[in-house]
Amino acid sequence: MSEIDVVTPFAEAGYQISPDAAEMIASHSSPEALVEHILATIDESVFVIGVEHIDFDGFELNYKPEASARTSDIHPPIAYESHLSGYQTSDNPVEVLFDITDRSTCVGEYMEFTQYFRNRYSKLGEMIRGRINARPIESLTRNRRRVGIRQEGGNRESNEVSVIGMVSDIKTTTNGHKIIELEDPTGSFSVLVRVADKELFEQASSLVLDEVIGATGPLTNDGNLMIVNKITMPELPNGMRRRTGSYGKAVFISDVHIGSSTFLEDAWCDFIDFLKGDVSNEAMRQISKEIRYLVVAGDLVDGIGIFPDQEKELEILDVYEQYRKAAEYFHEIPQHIKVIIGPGNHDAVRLAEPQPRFPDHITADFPGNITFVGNPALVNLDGVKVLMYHGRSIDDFVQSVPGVSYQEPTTAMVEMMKRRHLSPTYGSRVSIAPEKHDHFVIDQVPDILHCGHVHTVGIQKYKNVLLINSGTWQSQTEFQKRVNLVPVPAQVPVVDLSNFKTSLLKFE
Ligand code: D5M
Ligand code: FE
Ligand code: ZN
Repeated sequence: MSEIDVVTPFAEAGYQISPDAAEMIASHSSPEALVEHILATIDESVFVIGVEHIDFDGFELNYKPEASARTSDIHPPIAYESHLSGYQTSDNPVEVLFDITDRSTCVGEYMEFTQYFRNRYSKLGEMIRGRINARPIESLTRNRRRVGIRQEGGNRESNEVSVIGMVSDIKTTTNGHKIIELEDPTGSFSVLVRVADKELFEQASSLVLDEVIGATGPLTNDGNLMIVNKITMPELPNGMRRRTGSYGKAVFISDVHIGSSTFLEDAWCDFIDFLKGDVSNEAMRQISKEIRYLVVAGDLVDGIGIFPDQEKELEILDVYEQYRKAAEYFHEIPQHIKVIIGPGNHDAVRLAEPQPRFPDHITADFPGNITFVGNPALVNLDGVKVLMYHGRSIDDFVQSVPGVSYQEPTTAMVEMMKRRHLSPTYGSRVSIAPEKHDHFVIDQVPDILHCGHVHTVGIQKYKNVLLINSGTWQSQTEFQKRVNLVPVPAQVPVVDLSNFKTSLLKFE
């Protein structure tokens, strides 16, 4: 297949393809099959297919004749067998697709922020661009008078324009309307959402600072303001197909807080026993046999100096002792279960996000079946893509988006998905490091988004993505008593990887 031949099927399907990607496909050993696979799996929000959008692993898995036998019908017996009679490492592969570890470039210079926000704008703007015909903000401000004159004589509808911008300010007028300031690399512009426009006003009331949206509507006569009639968010594509074909189970936990005096050690040890298959309930034992992965989304230990007077609530006062204790527990987990651990705000890595994985002097104590990743991290668990994010930004979403609550933590995770961004607001609870690339942008749509941090449990589907918040192993702390945060400890979501059905196991 020549590069020209490669371009045609994509063009027919409405996609453009980058020269690099076309070259890569043309030089592949099975280009036709690869093209077919890309068209079947491509995220529909992609407009220009680049090398990064090509799911080579999925292709290898599905295309190789011996691998095509990987169906959920065949595999469970193999999983049982491997559990009972030793295991093979290759059975439960873990691939880290994306995290910041060893890629951090930021030193804290002012220019880095400009570059960071430009990167965010271009990635998220690209997702919106195909759906509205947006123009640079500069072209509105430059032509202000001309636009105004044209409007006076003409039809309002035909003067409708669209812009894509980052939300830099949100105000409410004395009449209750919302005025939103949007910024793109060429300038900034104010748009107005009328309080009478009920649905749109509700959408505008949920906007948060620094997210990227498209706004469409006519301009006022002086050309200074847009009266919005449509807001376009990056969003997930509709009707996205889910990749399937895996088998067995994955278990999701977070916020273990080992070292805290409120760490629920008895419940935790029951959980470890369950992972070992050491459980009296027969149904639980069956589930245990099918477990292939344990995913841990941060706050493994309680740390030290995380909040004032924390020492008073610590059982283990040395953070490295806390990790050694954690390592002891993880040594008890059967080796065939592959464990993935990312950090949270209580862990011993930099607080600014994205966070790198734990340093070697900490991981050295842990067993070899663990893959340490950064926060956030995108991992591929035998064909199932899991985006792990500790979830500090959930505190921001609860504060600023009506309807988002600690009791239902997945409501915040839906907001992340709509924005295709894990933590939009700069300068609030999350300390964001200005890296070259915005690692919070949800580029590749995962099968599962896994968060923790808020210590409550939530399981919800949003447009074919499974959202999980995995609670905690810590009972209510003094701080949480004061703010009336009621944790949901020792409950564990378990996902069937063949169909994404999720059950909640309780270890209280
Ligand atoms: O956070 C657990 C939950 O408690 C999370 O929703 C934040 C909240 N929390 C905990 N400490 C504080 C302070 N000092 N200020 C505000 N909110 C807080 P975790 O990360 O496990 O401590
Ligand atoms: Fe926590
Ligand atoms: Zn946390």
